[in-house]
Amino acid sequence: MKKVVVLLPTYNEKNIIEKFAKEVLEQEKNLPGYKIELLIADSKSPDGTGEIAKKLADKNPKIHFLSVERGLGVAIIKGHQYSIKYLNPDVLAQLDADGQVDAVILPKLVKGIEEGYTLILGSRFVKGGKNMLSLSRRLFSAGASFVCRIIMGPFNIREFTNSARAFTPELFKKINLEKLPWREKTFIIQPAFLHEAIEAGAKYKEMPLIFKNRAEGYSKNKIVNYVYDIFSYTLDIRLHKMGINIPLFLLTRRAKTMVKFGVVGTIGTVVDFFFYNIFISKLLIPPATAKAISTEIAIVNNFILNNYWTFRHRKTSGNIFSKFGIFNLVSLGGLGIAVIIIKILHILFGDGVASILGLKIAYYNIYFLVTIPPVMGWNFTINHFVTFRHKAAVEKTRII
Ligand SMILES: Nc1nc2c(ncn2[C@@H]2O[C@H](COP(=O)(O)OP(=O)(O)OP(=O)(O)O)[C@@H](O)[C@H]2O)c(=O)[nH]1
Ligand SMILES: [Mg+2]
Repeated sequence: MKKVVVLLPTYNEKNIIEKFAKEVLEQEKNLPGYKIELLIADSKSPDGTGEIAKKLADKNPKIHFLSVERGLGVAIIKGHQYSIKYLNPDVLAQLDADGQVDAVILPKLVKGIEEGYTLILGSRFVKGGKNMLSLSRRLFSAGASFVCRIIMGPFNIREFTNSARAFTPELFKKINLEKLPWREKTFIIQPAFLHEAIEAGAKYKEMPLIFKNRAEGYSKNKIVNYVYDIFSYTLDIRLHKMGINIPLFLLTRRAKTMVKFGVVGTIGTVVDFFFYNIFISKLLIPPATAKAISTEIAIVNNFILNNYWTFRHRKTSGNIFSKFGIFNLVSLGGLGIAVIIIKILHILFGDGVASILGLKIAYYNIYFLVTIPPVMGWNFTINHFVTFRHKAAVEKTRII
């Protein structure tokens, strides 16, 4: 009799875990020649999922329990390592614990391994598969997998983000865990694990699955962060394959606030540039004055984006109006720098059109470009230390 150990990572799944564990174990009847055992890897769920899982494990010798730190990657890697070390599996499998993928997938995954594959992937995007989530989530899943296919590869895989998988312990042991960002608190572990398994020589196949909406609990998937991680991770892998060895994924995660701030700055610059050009070319306003007005428009734009996105999680003091007041005030510093630079350049060089690499560029647009680096530097420094400063830091300063 062979044994498949199914890993169920859990975080706040108290309403479903018992029911789903039972459903998975019941699949034994559809899997002749196999025993099914479960390993629930819980990240100290505050809702008490761990306690429920522990009780299940005490009652039923086929259920095992492992307490891990927070993070899906930690649960997945430590979970499989635990199975290999203590549970003697012939096949390792993993499923989300929330029942979005029906337990009937398990026998199909394991049968794929019996056919001689070393990695079977549940997939919504192969014939017979189905994604029943909301439109926005469907777009995300399709987009995420598409980006993984195109940038990271391999291209012949259609679904990279689903958890439902089965593989051999031998394959797992060959995976270079050093290269996997499994301690990072992000769902990137799913595509990353798949990529490393293939690097380790997996013989793989996709298996259609149906993914339903959640019936219980709530999603722990932070979609915007996941999109960000997918882009930087896949690009990181691509660059490494091209011999460019920069830890882009980790760097961008560490520098996330700065990257977001840069994105906002870029959008703001486009807004600024757009109005600046309209004011000069259509309304015939002189460059320095045009810059003052267009920058003020960009300041409002940037404040909204920074407040609701870049620094959203910061616990800052003061209400939105006072924050906007401060933001505007400090940005006026940047505005002043830009206006002065443009004024000086305009006095020195006047109006004209330069021809750069065959491109005709108005002088006033070159003046605009010159202002970008000093203004960005000013804005980040001042907003980081003043406008969106952590409340704790503000209080500490007060006490001192
Ligand atoms: N141990 C552990 N499990 C986690 C953690 N985060 C998520 N999980 C589990 O990973 C599985 C997938 O998480 P979900 O929140 O269902 O993510 P999703 O399926 O992409 O999102 P929904 O479709 O909204 O459910 C679930 O079984 C979660 O309980 C974590 O930090 N630790
Ligand atoms: Mg889910």
